[in-house]
Amino acid sequence: MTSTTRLTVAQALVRFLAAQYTERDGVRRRLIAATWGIFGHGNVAGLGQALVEYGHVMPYHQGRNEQSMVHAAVGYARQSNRLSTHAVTTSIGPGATNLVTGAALATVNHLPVLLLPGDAFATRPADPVLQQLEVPRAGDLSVNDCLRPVSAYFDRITRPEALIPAALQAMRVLTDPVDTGAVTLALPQDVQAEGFDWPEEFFTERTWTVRRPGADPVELAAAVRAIRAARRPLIVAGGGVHHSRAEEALARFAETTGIPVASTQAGKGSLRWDHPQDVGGIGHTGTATADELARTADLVIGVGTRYTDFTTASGTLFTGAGVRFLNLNIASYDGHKLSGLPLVADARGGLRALTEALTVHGHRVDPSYVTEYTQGKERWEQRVDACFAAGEPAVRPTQPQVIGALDAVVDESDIVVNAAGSLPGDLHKLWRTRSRDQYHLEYGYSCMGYEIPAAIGVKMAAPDRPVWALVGDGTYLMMPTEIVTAVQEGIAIKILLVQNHGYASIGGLSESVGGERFGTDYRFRSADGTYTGAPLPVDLAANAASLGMRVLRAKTVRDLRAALAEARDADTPTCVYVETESADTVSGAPPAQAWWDVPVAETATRASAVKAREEYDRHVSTRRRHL
Ligand SMILES: Cc1ncc(C[n+]2csc(CCOP(=O)(O)OP(=O)(O)O)c2C)c(N)n1
Ligand SMILES: [Mg+2]
Repeated sequence: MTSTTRLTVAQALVRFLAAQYTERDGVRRRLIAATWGIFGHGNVAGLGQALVEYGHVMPYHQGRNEQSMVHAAVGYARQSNRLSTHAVTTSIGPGATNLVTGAALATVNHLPVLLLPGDAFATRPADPVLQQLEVPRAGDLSVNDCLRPVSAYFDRITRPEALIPAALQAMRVLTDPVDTGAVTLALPQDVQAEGFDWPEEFFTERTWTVRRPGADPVELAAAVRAIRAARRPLIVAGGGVHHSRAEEALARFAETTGIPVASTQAGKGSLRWDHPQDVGGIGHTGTATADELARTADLVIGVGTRYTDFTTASGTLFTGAGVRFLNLNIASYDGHKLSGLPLVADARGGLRALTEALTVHGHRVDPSYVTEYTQGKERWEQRVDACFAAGEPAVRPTQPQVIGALDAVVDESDIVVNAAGSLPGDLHKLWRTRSRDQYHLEYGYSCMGYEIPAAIGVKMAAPDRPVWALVGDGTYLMMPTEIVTAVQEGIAIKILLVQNHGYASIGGLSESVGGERFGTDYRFRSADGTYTGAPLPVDLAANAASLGMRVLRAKTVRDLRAALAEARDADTPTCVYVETESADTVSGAPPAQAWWDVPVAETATRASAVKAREEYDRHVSTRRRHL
């Protein structure tokens, strides 16, 4: 007879989670390293009690907002190469639905995170309980059903024994390099507290291998033929290069063949910025060099990329007459994009196989092509130097000068975390990435408010490294509250807070699409009813200080350099606050080198929109469908 242990569902789940491990390349790690939680009646007596009972095997962290707890877990997971993550427990109702944005962010970016929202009673003794959704048309709906479309896996545990298959499936998905994302186990509050006789085997240690599938020989042979036939090949390195830890393999492949490497937001840092074949970011926020190579490429070799609209300039970037795509991707879905030749495999293994096959043929691109991109890279680096140049040290800096000041104080150990606003574009064009994981941009969901909690998660995964959350004022106002958590836990993140009184990014976009910056500046209402009055007198530096951070205010480029150096050395959470040029002046960064499709009003009376539409139609006419 199998021996059993009587535990509640919540206790069993916590014990089970504490015994799960991942393994890749001979390294074994805890899969669920800790659990974040905010308690309410939907989880306090279930998971809350279980986390006290099993606190010795499952560390707990207190958060301030359910969404931001997911951001912290995602930051931790990405910094852990998806081999380790956190769980997040919430109450029912608003606590649970606050997870939706975080869940979408995790799933879009293929980053694992385990969500454990409480749910209404399975036994329905007294419907509706506090915060329960009631819909007359369906008795089995709960607000947690909102999490289904944004979860890579979803289950609701309405019977204790159902936890066994559900928990095993949840671990399978979390550790699957293709399917991973937010995994949700909704836990009715009565079921969480219910006792059950669990087979002991449920709690024995289990190791989940994070697989590295190899290339199919037929696909590999076709890929080699395509590369050998290409005269102007270009590699597009995506986030999959990092997830697979394929940076070295990519460098070998590039060096063997002479092919230049452009990168997406998720793939930046695949090569160090000063590697002679790194031509920088590609697409709407790309460098002139990479985008020019993209326009004239005859073979685009995507490695671990989803080809988002930013990368393809909404289908207008790859204009070479006979351009073809070769897509090395672990997901067949992405491998087949743009009618490309699929090479469905782990990025590292796939790149090694390609390098080996091409070495046999002694294949290299023409030296004139190498000269062309080398010169292009030099020209772009001069533009970056010019943007970073401090100019007059006593005046308020431009945003590129802020980035330049940070560039001047960091080394390869620093990590910069960012997600939304005008910083992602400027960073993609300008940042000089010094190590494989220095550039942590969440640009799959580009979620304002990711930065501060994610930096906490990153710092938990890399405690000895300086971790910088780069935030605009809009982003700061969206989600500053986890500063309290950083202070409470003594997690010495650094925040670089850029004040420009509103949404510089969307303001600029609005102007270019005939929207006249409507609703994008933070200003008082004027007599005419519009927000065109004086800037708002908010003091975000004082706000950060009130939450417990040390704050250094910088007015000029000279101050900023000193403040950043001081913050870098700090061993408590520290914020550097700087005001840049106001939102309605240009950032000083190089303009977009490629288009991005944001549809413009087809009919309008205002001249700005009519003109913008003419421009829009011109761009749309250049769109290419790759068939
Ligand atoms: C949660 C969320 N809401 C809305 C947006 C759309 N959006 C993108 S950038 C931005 C403004 C960001 O403002 P700020 O952080 O001040 O950066 P700035 O544009 O001034 O550089 C908005 C509203 C978003 N990305 N995320
Ligand atoms: Mg702003």
